[in-house]
Amino acid sequence: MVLLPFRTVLPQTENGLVYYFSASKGGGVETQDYSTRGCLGTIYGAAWKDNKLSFDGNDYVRVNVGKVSPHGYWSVIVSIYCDPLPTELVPIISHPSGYEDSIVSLAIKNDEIFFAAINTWDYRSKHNWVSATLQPGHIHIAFTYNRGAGDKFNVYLNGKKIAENITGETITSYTKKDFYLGYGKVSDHGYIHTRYFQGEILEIKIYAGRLLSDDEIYAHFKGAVIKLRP
Ligand SMILES: [Ca+2]
Repeated sequence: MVLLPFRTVLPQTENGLVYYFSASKGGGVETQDYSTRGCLGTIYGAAWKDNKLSFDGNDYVRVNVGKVSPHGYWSVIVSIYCDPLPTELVPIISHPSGYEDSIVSLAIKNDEIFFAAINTWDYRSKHNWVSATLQPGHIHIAFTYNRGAGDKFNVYLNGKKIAENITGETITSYTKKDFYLGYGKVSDHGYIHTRYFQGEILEIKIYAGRLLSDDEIYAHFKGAVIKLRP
């Protein structure tokens, strides 16, 4: 397939793309969704800054994701800037009433990544954690969730696969639709905390019903790196 360069064509019509946040054209009190679905987000405190959306510890964006269905095949790509790194898990994508309720969830700290996705069959969320040594600065994270292969996750850091075929744990039922950027409930190994992200979000892409390949995720990472050059 041919990957469209970021910012070349908006909205993008990539197969399976159900949400695409890009701060590169951001401004105003709402976030846009450059997938064909056009899900708006309302900004609470977060500020546009140099083609990024900046969160300073009490900010968030509430995104109405509309009628996207729970799906057993997900791919999620996130490009952020984070310095210093959090020493506790903080959400990048979450739901305010519980990480298990969002279609996908992603949280990070300096040495760990948490991720969750909704299964089609039983509307339950599969989630897990993986150890990862993050470095302060620009960070590119991706994960895929494959129900068909037996609830397997692959996790990528800066374009490189760092964990493969992790079996997702099952947690409670899917009930909600909206999700938050930069704020929400985080499962810190069984303990649930409400936390905020501190740092900047550049891009988020969520695909439903599609598993990106290693090469496709690497291509996204390379695209993100190119954009960061002065
Ligand atoms: Ca603030």
